[in-house]
Amino acid sequence: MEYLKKAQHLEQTVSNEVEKTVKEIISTVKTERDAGVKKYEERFSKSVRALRVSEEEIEKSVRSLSYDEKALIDRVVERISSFAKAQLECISPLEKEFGPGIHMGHRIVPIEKVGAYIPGGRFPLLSSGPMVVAPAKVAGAKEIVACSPANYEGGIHPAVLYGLVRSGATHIYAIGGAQAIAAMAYGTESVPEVDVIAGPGNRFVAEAKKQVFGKVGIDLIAGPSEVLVFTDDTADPKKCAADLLAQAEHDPYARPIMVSTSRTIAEQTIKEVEQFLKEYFSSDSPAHESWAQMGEVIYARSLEEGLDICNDYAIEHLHVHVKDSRKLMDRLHNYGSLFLDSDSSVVFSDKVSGTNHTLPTLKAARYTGGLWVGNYVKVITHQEITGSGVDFLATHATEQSNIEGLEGHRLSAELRLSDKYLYNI
Ligand code: HSO
Ligand code: ZN
Repeated sequence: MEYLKKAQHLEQTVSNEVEKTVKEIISTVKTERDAGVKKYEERFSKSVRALRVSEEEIEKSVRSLSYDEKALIDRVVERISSFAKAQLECISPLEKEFGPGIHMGHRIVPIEKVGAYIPGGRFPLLSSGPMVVAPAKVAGAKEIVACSPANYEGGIHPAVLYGLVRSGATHIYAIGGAQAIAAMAYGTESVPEVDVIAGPGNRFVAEAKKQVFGKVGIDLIAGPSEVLVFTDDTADPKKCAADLLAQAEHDPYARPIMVSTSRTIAEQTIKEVEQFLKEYFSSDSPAHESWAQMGEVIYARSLEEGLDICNDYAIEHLHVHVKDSRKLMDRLHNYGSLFLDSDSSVVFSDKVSGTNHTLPTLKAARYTGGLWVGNYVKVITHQEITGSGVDFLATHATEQSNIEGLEGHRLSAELRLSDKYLYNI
């Protein structure tokens, strides 16, 4: 491989400062509850509003949106929900006999109370609410508590609010940052305590999710956007360039990466990116810094080498602009979400196709996929032992307990043995 463009700056490490600040926020919210949340809202978001978003506010927001805006968001909710429903149908319950008289299985049970964090960010991402909330609703959550920063005219952007309501949020709060995560994890006078917290966020939110993990479940830690565009010589450099910039514009730390088996396509793409940046992006767009600092272009000497690089990067979005790309699917195993052929734009899934856009970054795709309906259910096991299954397992457990020296275990097992077996031991 050969770098045609190398990143200047690679990792955005969590400083001790962030860790310390978040620790303090969590402990204050734990003890001072609503008052603690309000203190940090005032300090970080300059917000002094009520924490809960009222029915009147919701109605006002809904009224402020046009018919077309609402229809767009309805479509987002509908498509994310139907993909989540189809995925849920693929998680099957289990009932099976494992030897005579040994019946075991598992059930798929929804997590009761879900906390959804929706970032405020530079741009109001209209699909983020439905991406986090709709799969929880599909899973069957009873309570869905949603928190989003009050960074739009003293509240939550009306389109974001509408998306949350349509997706099934039962409680909505204008709270952001680590204080939102702490409030949902520990509960306050007005924010109910939840069982699992999901959703993307900035460094403070990510760190807070790490710190409350254990008290509550979490989905994954999603950092700045990443895309790897993998091409052969059939790719269109303009489409490749646009795909790189679509993720670059999210954040100065976003990672736009290109890997190509064609030096010509790679070099043309670099030119197109530079041209697009001049032509379409305002000077304060994060796309400039992201491309300059984090952008990488790699020439791969063979398809095999290219595939290895893709797997090594374990990128959030992997877009394969290669002829007959579906044939390569089995050889790719580390990615948050995969986009086959040049017209399956990542942007479609960012917004509306239906797969989730909350995806693993910073190589977390080595061990997890993105947020999905499976994050909102638990797979819980059961067993029923009868007849000869009892004698078989009780004999085993008695003998094992003898070796382990565990009297209580031995007793509990032995009391189940039928006479015939008891005298054999
Ligand atoms: N590309 C982002 C998600 C998103 N983009 C939402 C636009 N809307 C996740 O990496
Ligand atoms: Zn995006």
